[in-house]
Amino acid sequence: MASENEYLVPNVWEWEEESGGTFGSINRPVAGATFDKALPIGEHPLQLYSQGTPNGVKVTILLEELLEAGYREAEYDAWLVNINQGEQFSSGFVGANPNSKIPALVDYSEKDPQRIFESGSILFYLATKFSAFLPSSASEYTEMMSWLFWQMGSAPYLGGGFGHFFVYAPKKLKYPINRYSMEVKRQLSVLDKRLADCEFISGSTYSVADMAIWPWYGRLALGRQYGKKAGKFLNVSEYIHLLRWATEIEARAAVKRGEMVNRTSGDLSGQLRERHSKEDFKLKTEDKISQS
Ligand SMILES: N[C@@H](CCC(=O)N[C@@H](CS)C(=O)NCC(=O)O)C(=O)O
Repeated sequence: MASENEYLVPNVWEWEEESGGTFGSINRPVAGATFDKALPIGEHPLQLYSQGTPNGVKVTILLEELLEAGYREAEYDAWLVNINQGEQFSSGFVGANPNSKIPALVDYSEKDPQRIFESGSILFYLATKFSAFLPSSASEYTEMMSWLFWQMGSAPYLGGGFGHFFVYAPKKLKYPINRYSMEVKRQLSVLDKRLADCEFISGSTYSVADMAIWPWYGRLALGRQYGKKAGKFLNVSEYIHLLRWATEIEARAAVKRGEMVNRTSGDLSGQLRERHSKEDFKLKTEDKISQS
């Protein structure tokens, strides 16, 4: 007989609508739209549909870095897709990303508008389109790709694993928290060792690999991902090289702006729910909107 907390595994799994904690409960085990609604389209060629989570922030950091570096064709409209309210299941969003996860980008500068989904793919698409934030040496370029793929493969252990069980799951369970803490600490150690030898992740060039890794692991090291409690629990202060890199990147103007876009939590002056021009950072943050 199974103990109170043990799962008696049935032969065939069945969906229990109320199970799964914060994010599990807005999902279903089938893909596709649940309601009809077109996506809005602004005036710029690049249309981003996202929310200010780590995967969303990767892309807004890159777009703001491109603009900061003078690539004016990188001007973009960023529309909020509120994933807590299930907006990722609209027919328009599913057309841009059949996987119903933010971020998704549509590039209208192409003859046939091009959709791009998966944050790593969006970073690579934009960096290649503008030939920017990619290392020029073949060896560093290859390192950059390895780390970009590393991030895409590793972050689900942090977000879907550690973060889910440490913060979002309805109960605190020792087994999954232990399992994912061990894996996340191993990943933090991988990054710390790499950054002991190199200024940036791919070597000497600030690249899209840094922009992919920082919103997850940089913010975790700084005690800003899953709160200070998670940083303490994982004893992030021991990763001194990772902290050096995380602090340097956090201070960049484009990173600060990228973190504000499509953000729905935290200080109101840091939330720019929709972004359509660079003036919006001064005029359209939530604190300004609530004053007017
Ligand atoms: N591998 C995807 C993951 C995207 C992802 O998981 N996005 C989350 C927010 S960080 C999401 O949209 N969650 C909504 C849901 O699970 O329904 C990427 O990197 O783009």
